[in-house]
Amino acid sequence: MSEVMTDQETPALPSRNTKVMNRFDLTRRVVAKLKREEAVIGGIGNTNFDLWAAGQRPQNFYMLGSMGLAVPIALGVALAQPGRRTVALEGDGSLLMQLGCLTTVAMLNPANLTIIVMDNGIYQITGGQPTPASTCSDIVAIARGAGISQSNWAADEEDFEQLVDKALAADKPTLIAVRIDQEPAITTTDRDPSRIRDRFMQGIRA
Ligand SMILES: Cc1ncc(C[n+]2csc(CCOP(=O)(O)OP(=O)(O)O)c2C)c(N)n1
Repeated sequence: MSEVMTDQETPALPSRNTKVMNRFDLTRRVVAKLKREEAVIGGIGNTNFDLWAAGQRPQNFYMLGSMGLAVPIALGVALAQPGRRTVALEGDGSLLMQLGCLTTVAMLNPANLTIIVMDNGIYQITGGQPTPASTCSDIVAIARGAGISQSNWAADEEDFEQLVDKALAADKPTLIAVRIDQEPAITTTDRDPSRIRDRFMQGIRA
C-alpha cells in the first residue's frame, strides 16, 4: 500500500540542488560561444540588459516592454530561418506569464531553438516580488511536461557550458534553466525600438 507523503517528506525540487550563479557571467559565457551568426533574443529587462552589456551583436534582439515574448519571438526566428541557431534568454517571471509558448515550441519542434531561463525567483525589475518559481513551480518540470524533453537545470557554470554546447548542436529544441543571484543588470539597453528592429533584421539578413 502506498504511503501518503507529507509536505515535509516531499523530495526537494531538482532546482534546489543547483548552484546560484550570475546572469551577466552566464550571458557572457553564452555569447562567447556564438561563432555562426546565431540569433539571440533577450527578454524584457535584465536578460536583455546583460545581453547588451555582453557585447552588441547585430544578431541580438532586445525585447522592450512586454513580458514573456522572448520565446515566441525566438520561435518565429527559428522557424523562419531553420539554418540559424536561435537562443532565447528569458526571466522566470516572464516565462511563467507566457507558459503556453513552451507547448507550441514542443509541438513545432524546431531543432535550432534553445531557451535559457534565468531564475532569480523574483520579478526583479519591478521591485523583487517573489515569483512562483521561488517556492512551488519548477521550470524544468513544466518544460518537460510541455513536451520539451531536453530541459535541464544547470548544476554549475561548467555544467551550463556543456548544456549550451549540446544545445547548439541538438536536433530538437532545448531548455536550460539556471538559478541566479539577485545582482542588478550591468547596464540598460538603447531604448529605440525601430533601431533595435532594423539592426536585427539586417543582422539576420531578413
Ligand atoms: C505584460 C506585462 N506585465 C507586467 C509588466 C511589468 N514588468 C516588467 S518587467 C517585470 C518583471 C520581470 O520578471 P522576470 O522575467 O522574472 O525578470 P527579472 O526582472 O527578475 O530579471 C514586470 C512585472 C510588463 N512589462 N508586461
